[in-house]
Amino acid sequence: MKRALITGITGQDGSYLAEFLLDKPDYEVHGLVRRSSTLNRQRIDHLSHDATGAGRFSLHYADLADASCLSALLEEIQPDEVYNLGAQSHVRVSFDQPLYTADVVGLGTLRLLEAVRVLNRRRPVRFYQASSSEMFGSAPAPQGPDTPFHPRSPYAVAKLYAHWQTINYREAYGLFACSGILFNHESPRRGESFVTRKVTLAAARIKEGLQKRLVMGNLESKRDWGFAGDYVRAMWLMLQQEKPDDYIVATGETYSIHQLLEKAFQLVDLDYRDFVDFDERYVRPSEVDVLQGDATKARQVLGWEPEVDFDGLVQMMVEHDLELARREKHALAFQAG
Ligand code: NDP
Ligand code: GDR
Repeated sequence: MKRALITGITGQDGSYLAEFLLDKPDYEVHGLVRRSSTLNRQRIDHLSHDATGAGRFSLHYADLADASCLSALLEEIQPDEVYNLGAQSHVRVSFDQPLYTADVVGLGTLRLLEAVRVLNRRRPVRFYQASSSEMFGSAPAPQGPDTPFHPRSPYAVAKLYAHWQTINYREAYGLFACSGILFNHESPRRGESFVTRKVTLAAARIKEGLQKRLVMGNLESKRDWGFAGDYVRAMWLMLQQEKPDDYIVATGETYSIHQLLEKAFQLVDLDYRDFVDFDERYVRPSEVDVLQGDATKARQVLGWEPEVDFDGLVQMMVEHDLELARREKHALAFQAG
C-alpha cells in the first residue's frame, strides 16, 4: 500500500484527488482537516461511506498554521506522497487578509516542507506543491515555462514564495518535490464565490425563479479554464516520474467572463445582459487580465491531456446547478404546503 497525505482535502481539488487515488487499489489516503464549529465535509463525505475507500481513507485534525502538528502528523502517517493543496485560495479575499494568506499559503508550505525534509532523511517522501497561474500575473499570454513571474495579489505573491521554497528544497536537500503550475480549473464542486460557479449557479437559479439578479465585477478578464477532475490526474503523474520537476497544466484556450456568462445563460435559454449588474466590491485592486497556459511539457513528458473542454465544463456545471435549483424549488414548495 502507498500512503498519500493530502492537505486541503475538503476543498475542490482535494476531493477529486482523494477519489482518484482511492480508485487505485494500492493507495491509502489520509486527509488533513481543520477544526471548525460545523463539519465542512460535503465534498468528501461519500468517501467515508464508499465501499472503494473502506478502511483506506482517514482524516486527521491539523492546520498549515501550526508547524508542530504537521511534524507530528507526518511522523504518525509516514506518507510516501504528500500533496499540499491547502490554502486560503481566494484572490479577492487575499487583499482583505494579506497576512493570513501569506501565513497559510507561503509559510504553511514551508512548515510542511520542513516536516517532509525531516521524514525524508529516514524514508523517501514525494512532495507536490499546488502552484498557480496567478504567479504569472501581468506577464503577457500565452504563459509558458520561460515566462517571468509577475504576481498581482497577496495570494499570488505567497504562492510564488511557496513555489520557490519547493524548488529550493529539491535543489538543497535532494527532495523529490514538484511544483504544478495549474491554470484555473473548475467543476460542480467549485466554491460558490469563484466566478465560474457563481455564474452557473446564478443561471440555474434565475431560470428556476429562485434569484433575480447577478452582481459581478470585472467582465473583461480572460481565463484558461479546465476541469478539476482532469487536473488532479496531472498532480499524481508528476509524482510518478523518475525525476522531480515543475509543470504547467492548462488547456491552452482562453475565454472572457463575458463569454462564460454568455455560454452559461444560453444553456438555460436566457440572455445574461438582462440580469447582470456591476458592483465595485468584486473588483480587485490589481487584476490579472489574460491567462492562457502552454502545457506542452506536461503533454509530452507526463502524457497528460485534458478530457473536458470549455463548453463541456460549463454544460456540466450548469446541469449540476439546475438539478440543485430544482431540488431547492421542490423543497420550498413542499414547505409552503
Ligand atoms: P479550495 O479553496 O476549494 O480548497 C482549499 C482547501 O484548503 C480547503 O480544504 C481548506 O479547508 C484548506 N485550508 C484552508 N486554510 C487551511 C489551513 N490553514 N490549514 C489547512 N488547510 C487549509 O481550493 P481548490 O481545491 O480550488 O485548490 C486547491 C489548491 O490549488 C489551493 O492551494 C489553490 O490555491 C491551488 N490552485 C487552485 C487552482 C484552481 O483553479 N482551483 C489553480 C491553481 C492553484 P476548509 O475546507 O476547512 O476551508
Ligand atoms: P481567480 O478566480 O482569481 O482566477 O483565482 P476567480 O474565479 O475568483 O476570478 C476569475 C476572474 O473573474 C473576475 N470576476 C469575478 N471573480 C469572482 N470571484 N467574483 C465575481 O463576482 C467576479 N466578477 C468578475 C475576477 O476579477 C477574475 O479576473 C482562481 C483561484 O482558484 C486561485 O486559487 C487559483 O490559483 C487561480 O484561480 C488559478
